[in-house]
Amino acid sequence: MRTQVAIIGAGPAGLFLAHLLRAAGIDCVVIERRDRAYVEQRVRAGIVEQITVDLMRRLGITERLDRFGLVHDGTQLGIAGELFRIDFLKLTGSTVTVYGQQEVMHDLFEAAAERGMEIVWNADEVELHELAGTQPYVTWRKDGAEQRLDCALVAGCDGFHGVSRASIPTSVLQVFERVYPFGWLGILADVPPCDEELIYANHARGFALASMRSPTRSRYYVQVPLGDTVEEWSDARFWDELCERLGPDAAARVTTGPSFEKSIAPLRSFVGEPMRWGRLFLAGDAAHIVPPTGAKGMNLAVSDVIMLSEAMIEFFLEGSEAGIDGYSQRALARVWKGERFSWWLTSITHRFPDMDAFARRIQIAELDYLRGSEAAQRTLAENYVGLPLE
Ligand code: RFL
Ligand code: PHB
Repeated sequence: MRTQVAIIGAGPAGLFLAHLLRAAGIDCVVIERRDRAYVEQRVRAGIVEQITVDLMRRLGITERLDRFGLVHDGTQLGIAGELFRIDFLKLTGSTVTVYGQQEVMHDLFEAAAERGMEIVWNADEVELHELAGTQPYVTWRKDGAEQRLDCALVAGCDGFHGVSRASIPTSVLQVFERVYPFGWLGILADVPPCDEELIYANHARGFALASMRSPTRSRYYVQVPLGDTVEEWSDARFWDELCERLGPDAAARVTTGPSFEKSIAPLRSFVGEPMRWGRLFLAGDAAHIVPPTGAKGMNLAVSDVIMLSEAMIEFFLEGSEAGIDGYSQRALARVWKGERFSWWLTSITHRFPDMDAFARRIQIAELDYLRGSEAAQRTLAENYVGLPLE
């Protein structure tokens, strides 16, 4: 088999890139380790930035987003049970949209099938070859048989645990990392959300987040110590802890009910540089991870592939390497700002095990400053709704 771009991974980065290339008339094949149901059913991101909405509109896949997406003009922050609001629309002129990653993936896969795009599912033992030369190729096993795809460029969109980043020599790849001493326990329940907007709550017992998927489906998280298991968290214990941390006003509006999904995700900040090596280009979680506090992970995957598609289009349609040569630097400039924001919002909202009384007072002062300062609120708002693509 031969194509122009081999895309490794059918998550948001891989599928958005495939659609962007196809719209420009560039051939690509997506190679995915799992099956469609697995990728579509993973419960992950909940918030999309306007750049993601705009991209979906450009690709003509907003029919369900327009019907079911919930546009949020602002968010609530909590300090020890007291809430205050940050008005994104007033402060930045922009909004965010609640639309689950599962819905985004569904729309991308449906459109890919209608448009006859090629996705190889259940590809085992994917390996990348000759990335330093001009004729790279990808091999994998499917149903026991060895397969090979020759291409001009490879897009590594295979997430944090994929093979792409691992194909860059360790002498070239520089890694920057923070591992946080806690995780998020998240649940989904078919109960109405406690508020029309999200609530990010700082409480002495730890962070809590009230989010949603629809007017009848809630998504809630509480910070838990590393090492906790979901078996230790009955629904009853979860609801009690959540209500305590959200504070009395929000707790009074929480509708409890049985959860149908419960999982714990560790928190990490990570950047691998550069995002290009030879003919390999990393995008999304393959290159960087953020803690979910800023709701940036999927949106950074989107900004990466918008930039990468522009570079690849320039390469194939204009014969210029300027775009692909500049990709890593251009993408990293936005990635690091997303890293900074996600790290900062995590640091002011979570309880750190080594926090002394001084550190706690500083945290409270930071949130109190945010409550009282329009300038501080605008800084948070412009990062949360998403920085421009430069
Ligand atoms: P993905 O989604 O991990 O997709 C990678 C794909 O590659 C496949 N793969 C391979 N394929 C072939 N060969 C191999 N060797 C392969 N190895 C892996 C995988 O099966 C998979 O299908 O990466 P991508 O596309 O870069 O997308 C990144 C986003 O999924 C991620 O950043 C977000 O989910 C992060 N995130 C959030 N992002 C937001 O923008 N807003 C949010 O509100 C938000 N909330 C969250 C989140 C992530 C969370 N967890 C569980 C990590 C909340 C949580 C709890
Ligand atoms: C979610 O709804 O899953 C969600 C929302 C906001 C975040 C993280 C996750 O910051």
